[in-house]
Amino acid sequence: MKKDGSGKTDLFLGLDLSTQGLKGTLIDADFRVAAEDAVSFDGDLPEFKTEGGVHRRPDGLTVTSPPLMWVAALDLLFARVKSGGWPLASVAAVCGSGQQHGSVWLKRGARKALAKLDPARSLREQLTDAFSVADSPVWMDAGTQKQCDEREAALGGPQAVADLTGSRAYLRFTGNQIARIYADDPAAYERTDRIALVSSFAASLLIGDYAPIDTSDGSGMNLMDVRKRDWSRAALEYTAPGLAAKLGPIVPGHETVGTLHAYYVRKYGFSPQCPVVAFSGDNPNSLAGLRLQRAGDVAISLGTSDTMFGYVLRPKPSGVEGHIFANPVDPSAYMVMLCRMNGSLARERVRDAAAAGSWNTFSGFLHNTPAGNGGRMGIFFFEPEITPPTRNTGVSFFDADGKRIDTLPPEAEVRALVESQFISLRLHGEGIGLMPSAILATGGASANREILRVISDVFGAPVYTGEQTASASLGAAYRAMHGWMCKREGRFVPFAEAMSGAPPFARAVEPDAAAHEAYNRMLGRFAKLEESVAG
Ligand code: 5FX
Repeated sequence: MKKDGSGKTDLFLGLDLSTQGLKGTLIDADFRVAAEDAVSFDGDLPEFKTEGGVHRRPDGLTVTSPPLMWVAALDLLFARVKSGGWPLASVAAVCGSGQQHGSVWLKRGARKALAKLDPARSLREQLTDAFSVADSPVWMDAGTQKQCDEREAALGGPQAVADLTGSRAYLRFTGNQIARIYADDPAAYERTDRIALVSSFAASLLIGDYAPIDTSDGSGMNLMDVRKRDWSRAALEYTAPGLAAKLGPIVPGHETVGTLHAYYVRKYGFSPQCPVVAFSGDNPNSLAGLRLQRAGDVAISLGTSDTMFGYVLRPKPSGVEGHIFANPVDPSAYMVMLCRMNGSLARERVRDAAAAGSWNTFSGFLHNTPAGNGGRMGIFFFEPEITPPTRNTGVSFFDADGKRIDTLPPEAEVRALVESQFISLRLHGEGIGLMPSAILATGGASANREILRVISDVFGAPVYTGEQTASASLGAAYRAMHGWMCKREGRFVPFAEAMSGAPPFARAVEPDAAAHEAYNRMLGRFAKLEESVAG
């Protein structure tokens, strides 16, 4: 992409409506971040009385956010960046991200209110009465066990639900949330004209009309046929009557869903005709932000929990764990995602217990011990684990014969932890079709070369690093650029082609063939031991 003839640079704006705030990232046509700013819900909008952006009900399960707070945040962010001198007139396209699974309930009349937004008044003033449900359930909500059980029973069990929708029935998935609201408050359901996701709601605010849900975020609802990339009639039927009309259409993530409403042109100085590309979920946007662009590209984010997601052509839905989403940047591919609870916090606990609280000592132990740990293994469930799902907690050690032992020497304990984390990710990843040919490591622990070496050897794939974090707003900015190119060229431009000018990631570690072989030999034994502990 080139600078245009007038010397003005095309800029692309990515927004991220996350649980805790609204962030904006502006990039230029050379992929450089030109500006970033953010609004915090708790700090900047205290009148909504949220903690961490949410309200928790006393039942301990229900977690919601007021959608009017998200509306107010949009004006606040735009006012801030305008007064900060952002060249909004040079924004060529906008795209965005939202926390996944949350739903926004718009009542009859909302569409009109969106269409006639008046720049002389605030968004908040004009949309106060737009909602049929004032508190939107968000991804942290866990009050839908009954609906999940019913969905799985009605559709043939967890595996059948996963085969159809990409995931078994999950508490936070939107379809189960919708079923609960319909059961608890049928009148609110009846008043509702449109049920949006957080992402499609944010896009609706920008275009002044109902924006369609994109197929990637739509995969987090237990309502979409993940292979056909359209609503599943069977899944809708078990949720609530007349739901298809309330959900509206569903579109691939690279599609333009409208142009910025005149409200933003007049009030903030955006250029008229600025296209808005379909908003998607934060995880799909992170895939774009890390520029995963071909089958086999996988990211491992080493954070509080470890998340692995990748670009996959042939996913294997599991009725036990993991998620298959439509890929946000390739309408013929999928995004597969797994999360392990015992990530950095587990590494820190073992660092404290076995390496005297020192990362240097921890890394030294990894450096000086052999791949495969002489056959010794450990299973570390400090917290109940998501992958594999288990409520059993504790740490178990095994000797080379598979016999339980009480302790390991400190250096072997450190290696046992790190090996167990990535052998487990490999095992469960393979189970749902995640087979990395290249790995991008991000998050705090990706600065540790010894950990990267274990990852590379376990998977038998090179590990890349970059300064980039799994940033959803940056991914949204890339997707704005991608969607804009698709629109301009009137064809689907492969994401790799759109991203070809971006700076390459650094190739940090190459796999060692002998070490990889050692891990291949460990897989079967590890799987059995892990299963015996997880139950
Ligand atoms: C993914 O399935 C999740 O529930 C979370 O990562 C939310 O998207 C966080 F916003």
